[in-house]
Amino acid sequence: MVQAWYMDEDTASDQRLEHHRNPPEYITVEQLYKKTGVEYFNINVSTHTTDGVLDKIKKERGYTFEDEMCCSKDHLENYEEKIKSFFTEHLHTDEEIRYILDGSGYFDVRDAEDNWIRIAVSAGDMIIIPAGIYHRFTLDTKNYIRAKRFFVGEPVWLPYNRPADNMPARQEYIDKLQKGFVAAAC
Ligand code: KMT
Ligand code: NI
Repeated sequence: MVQAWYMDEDTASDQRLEHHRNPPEYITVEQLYKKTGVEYFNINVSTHTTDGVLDKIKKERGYTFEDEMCCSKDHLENYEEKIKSFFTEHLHTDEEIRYILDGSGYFDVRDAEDNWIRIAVSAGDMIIIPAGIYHRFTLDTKNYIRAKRFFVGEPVWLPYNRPADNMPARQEYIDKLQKGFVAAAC
């Protein structure tokens, strides 16, 4: 089950640790949506190919592409390089959609005040990171995650490292943030 919290500012120690503030400040998935526009769905891993829940989301959101990726030393080509680039703060021109099948990791997203919110994901968690939000990803100390990736049309995985403030995707995201993410997330 997903958990989200505000991170401490300690970037010197291992990125794969939890980095809770002291005392910890957890936020709910509803608060996460209001603060950032990040959407969350919980989908049963053992029935996801037959129960129709994922299919409904795919259909509604127009996801036409999907593949599977495994992040571990043995499965990911150029492991060290990829892990480094995932954790370099960046944005995309499209949503980043991940459905976790196995393992675990952390997506970090910036709130409106530029604080990091850490989102701990594991099997059954589907996370949709909006276009234009600054974010990053890291494995946790278990060093393993397997996930499905989705995309509307031909996939574009390109990250634009911060600063990318003048990009239209960034401007559009800031507009949405200022107007407020108020519609029900699911
Ligand atoms: C990304 O783009 O950051 C990733 O695909 C990370 C692994 S997905 C769990
Ligand atoms: Ni990304």
